[in-house]
Amino acid sequence: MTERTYFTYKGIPLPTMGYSEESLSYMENEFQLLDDDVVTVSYPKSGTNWMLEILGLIWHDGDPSWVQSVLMSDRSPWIETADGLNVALNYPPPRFLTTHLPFQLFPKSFLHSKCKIIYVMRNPKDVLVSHYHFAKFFQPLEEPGTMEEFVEKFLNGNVIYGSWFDHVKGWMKMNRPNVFFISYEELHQDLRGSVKRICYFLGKELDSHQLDEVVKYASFQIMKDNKMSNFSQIPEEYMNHKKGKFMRKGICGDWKNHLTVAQSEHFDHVYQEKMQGVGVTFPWD
Ligand code: PPS
Repeated sequence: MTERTYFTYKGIPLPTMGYSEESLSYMENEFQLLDDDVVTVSYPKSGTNWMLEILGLIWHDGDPSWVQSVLMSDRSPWIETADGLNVALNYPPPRFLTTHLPFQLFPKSFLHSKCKIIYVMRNPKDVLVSHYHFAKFFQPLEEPGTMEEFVEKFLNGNVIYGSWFDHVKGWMKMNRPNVFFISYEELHQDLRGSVKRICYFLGKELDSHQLDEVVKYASFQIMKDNKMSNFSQIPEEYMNHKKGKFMRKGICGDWKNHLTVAQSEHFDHVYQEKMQGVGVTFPWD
């Protein structure tokens, strides 16, 4: 298997390592979503794992035992990876599933399912910076090159899972009661309030103490020390642990420390062009 290269599946770049056309096609055309599935969907580096930790804690009434004893990839498999699909197929319901897929590649069974979807989004400049750092030590990803080069790749959608703009716009068209949208910035600004909204969407009631426990165990610091969630158990073949950490900074606005004024202005220009007519004000706008 060749490392650090991508292939395209229906026009979307994906890593050669861990993905196959065969399992993607199965997932898209045959995989059955069940009515009691909860699927976290996001563009990479948008706060996916944070949401997965929150969901695991909510499901267990704030008790951290499950999230601290079962690996994230077994709790909430990524259905588009060959291994994740296998875990999902053997997962007793109710299932927590995860994907970074754009809407057009999502399992077709969604159209007849009442499964719940939580779509997490984040300021794309912070997504870019998080991806740039992650790509330096996560072996399936292409080397990012310089920041100047990576900004261009990101804006042109020449990164895994394609264009951030297409991803967000595609999913935002899914205006259905079983699709819930939330941003990384909202989680940061008011985690307790966000957890309450997620509980309401899931139809799960937590008392005040249980809510406090979810907030406590989903904090950056506690998650950073949770071996089941901090990616420290990922084999060296996939991740060069000496070069960086998945739980990097966990803040909003880190892009200001990495993009030059010119890069940021260029980004804004493309952003305005691509997001024209979307008619939504995002927390980072
Ligand atoms: S991935 O690899 O695409 O699944 O990454 P993803 O989980 O979507 O996003 C990784 C970023 O989320 C940050 N993170 C958190 N921030 C705040 N609080 C908590 N608990 C938390 N958990 C993960 C993580 O640090 C990555 O952001 P950066 O900016 O790189 O720190």
